[in-house]
Amino acid sequence: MAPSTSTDLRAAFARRLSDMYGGEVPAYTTLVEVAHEVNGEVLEREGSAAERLGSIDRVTAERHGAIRVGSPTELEQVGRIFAAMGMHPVGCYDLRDAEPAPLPVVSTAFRPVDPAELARNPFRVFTSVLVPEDRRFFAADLQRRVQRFLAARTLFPPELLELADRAVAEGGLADDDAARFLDLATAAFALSPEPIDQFWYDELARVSGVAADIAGVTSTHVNHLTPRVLDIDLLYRRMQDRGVEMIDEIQGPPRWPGPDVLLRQTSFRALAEPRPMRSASGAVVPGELRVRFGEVEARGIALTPAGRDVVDALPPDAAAWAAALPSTEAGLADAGLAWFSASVAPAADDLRQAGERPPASPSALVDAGWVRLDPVVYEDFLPRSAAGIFRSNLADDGSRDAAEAGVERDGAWLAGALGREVHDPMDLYAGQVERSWAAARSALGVAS
Ligand code: OOG
Ligand code: NI
Repeated sequence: MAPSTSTDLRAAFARRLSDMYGGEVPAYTTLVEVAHEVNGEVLEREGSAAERLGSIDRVTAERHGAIRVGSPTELEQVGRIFAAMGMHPVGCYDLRDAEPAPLPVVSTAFRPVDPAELARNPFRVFTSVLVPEDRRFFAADLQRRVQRFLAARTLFPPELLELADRAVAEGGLADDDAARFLDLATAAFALSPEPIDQFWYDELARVSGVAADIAGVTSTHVNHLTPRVLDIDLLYRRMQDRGVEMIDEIQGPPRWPGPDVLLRQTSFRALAEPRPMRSASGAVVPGELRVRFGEVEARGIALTPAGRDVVDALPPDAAAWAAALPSTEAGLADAGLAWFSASVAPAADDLRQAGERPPASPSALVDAGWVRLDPVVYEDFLPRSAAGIFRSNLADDGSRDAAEAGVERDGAWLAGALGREVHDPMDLYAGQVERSWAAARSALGVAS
């Protein structure tokens, strides 16, 4: 048997997590069902236009998950596990200043970075790491106790990390090892049956529900798994019809007359799940926590830095968007507001046969029909929406003392903790577009 490649491992892991989550969080299964139903209807309604931002196969399999860890060491281990699946850290999202509710974490997303790999399976995991050094959230004494607690736990068994390192070194894993790797990786992100120290959990929950979720327990878990849908407004109504209460709004851009851009997301609140609690007396008693929820997303076209400057300043209001942005792909491309990849247009042959010569400038190549432009899908996250998703699932906003000093946490810090490069999302989009133009020009014989 051929060994499992990083692509195989990623696709299998996404399926395994989805099966596990569906078995344990019934509303997730409803969400996936409704997403499939809506995607089928959009495909019927719009035909091939529905696949403009990804094939229906990709969209149907597409999921993102989210996990939270406590320390740089744990983050480094997560990085090794995802590297085995061809998932690399992209972006830095500092949520400590998020409005209206700051969170004591900094985050990145692990995902494939190569367009061909994204097309094969785009599984991504939004990963947050606690910042107990941030004095605005944690007093010095609490910081020390958090760090001691984290240093004493093992999230990932050594065998899992060894298999992960081997998969990277050898470019894949043989069958038995692949099966073992997937078992261990799935188990590492399942909800643990270990009793939770009630007093410790509550102490952290007073600082932040996220701090308690991360450092109040001895394990980590996937806290949501998100299918992709082609019409999120329709899905929202359908979920409500089925009696699943969604959060009040869809996060991110509004529905507007132009093409889908960036990312729109909505979620439903976690259901209470039974968890054993250890009380102050040492007795283990039944308790419950709401830590696993559901989310769904619609992905649109990636915006350039210029495009982000425009929309990040806009309210989520259709009229404001329509006034500030061109409402067609061509308009967005002309204005340099969104990313489009270039390829040789089918008509190029006819033009050549008719004795035409391709012009030099990119816009002339597009206008004269030599080159076609296709939208680049936004593969990343939005900090404001991420904070909103976190918040929609917390009992309260916790507390932060703005008079205290924070600590620096940026992409360079994440890269240092991970021991690997953290990609800049904009560099990835720009590189992909540049390579597409170079290939198209070279195929047409136009000098760059
Ligand atoms: C992560 C929330 C962010 C998204 O889709 O923006 C996120 C978390 O709750 O741990 O997943
Ligand atoms: Ni999410």
